[in-house]
Amino acid sequence: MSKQTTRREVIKGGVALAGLGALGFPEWGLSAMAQGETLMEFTDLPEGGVNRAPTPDRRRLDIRDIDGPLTPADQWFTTQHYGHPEIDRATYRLRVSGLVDSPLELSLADLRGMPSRELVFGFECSGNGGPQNSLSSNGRWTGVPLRTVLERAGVQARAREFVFFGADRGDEEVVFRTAAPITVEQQYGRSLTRDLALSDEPFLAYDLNGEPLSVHQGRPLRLLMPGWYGAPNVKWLSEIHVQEDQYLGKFQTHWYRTLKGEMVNGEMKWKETAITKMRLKSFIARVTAMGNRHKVLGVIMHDGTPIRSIEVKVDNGPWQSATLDPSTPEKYSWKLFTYDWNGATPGEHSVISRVTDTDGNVQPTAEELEVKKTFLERNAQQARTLIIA
Ligand SMILES: Nc1nc2c(c(=O)[nH]1)N[C@H]1C(S)=C(S)[C@@H](COP(=O)(O)O)O[C@H]1N2
Ligand SMILES: [Mo]
Repeated sequence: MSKQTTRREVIKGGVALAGLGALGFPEWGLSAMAQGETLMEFTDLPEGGVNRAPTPDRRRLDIRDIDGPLTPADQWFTTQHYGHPEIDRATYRLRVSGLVDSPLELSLADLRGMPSRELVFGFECSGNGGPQNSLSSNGRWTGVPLRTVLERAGVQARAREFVFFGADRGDEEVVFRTAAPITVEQQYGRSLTRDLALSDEPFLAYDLNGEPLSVHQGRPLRLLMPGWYGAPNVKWLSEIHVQEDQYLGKFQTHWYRTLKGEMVNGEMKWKETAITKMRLKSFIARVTAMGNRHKVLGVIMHDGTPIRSIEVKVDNGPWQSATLDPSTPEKYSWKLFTYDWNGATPGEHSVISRVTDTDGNVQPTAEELEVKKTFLERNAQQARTLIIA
């Protein structure tokens, strides 16, 4: 068994990270803070810190607190458009309707009775951004592949579009009713094309880190699209409707778009694209000190393509290799990295990271991303600033 496998098994088994030193892993390289390690303060944080406006149904992860590969359920970030619907788990049914041979109404017991799988998957909201990057988290999910459920229902040949509705509803104004505006109460909905819906990837999750989902993460069931941004991960999943027509719901076609310029034959073309796979990104979560040594801990969010390199640069120095934390090897996990910052001198410094994957994608600079005019998909390299006393 390789060291990596051993470690993964250990983490799955829930053994505390602190005990891993005994297995030959250097404590300094772990994401958990060691005894005597102290947090350096960033000078780039807005006043008031991370939880600027906490509400019962919105929660931000304070990335300085990361102490292991998985985000604890009570720290997992939470955001949504209409608030949290309460669902009675005893009477809950997942409906599968539309172009299927046998429409289904599955209870939680039915779903839990199907062959289960695990998926380590971390994602960020497409609106996540620096310096705090608090709309990102990583978890170990348990559930059933979507395909298992769709095969039980029997997808008909005409089926082209698979629509996923949450139980949450909200009033939406009807477009082109300016003379007498009206609203219609609608459900949060997202869709997948046939190819994607029937692929290996989409996942229906009922547990997070070994516990039933809390209402924040979509109790009792949510869809997950491994490697994608947060929006398609429909929480409180209540119905899968299979149809022939394209689904044009608000959160599918109006929201979650990116407008970006691209030079084609010497002319700027404005391209509007759907937000799907996560754009390759890294960010620095914290800098710590132990005596006169410093350590940088950072996070990589990516679409599952293997990572080729992760580098850190201090001030105007050269890019230096950082180390991928071995505790997050799963394809769709976020990846943690550490960098030993030697010889830090007193004064103000900036620290920045850059990730490259094996397809040759390089995390862009802020200047390179200036052609992106919309707010979402903020994956540029981000400098953090701090003062060494
Ligand atoms: N039913 C439903 N699912 C939803 C949403 C929503 O508003 N309603 N918001 C989406 C968005 S934009 C994000 S970023 C993620 C957030 O998931 P989390 O709260 O588990 O972190 O949920 C997604 N799933
Ligand atoms: Mo989001």
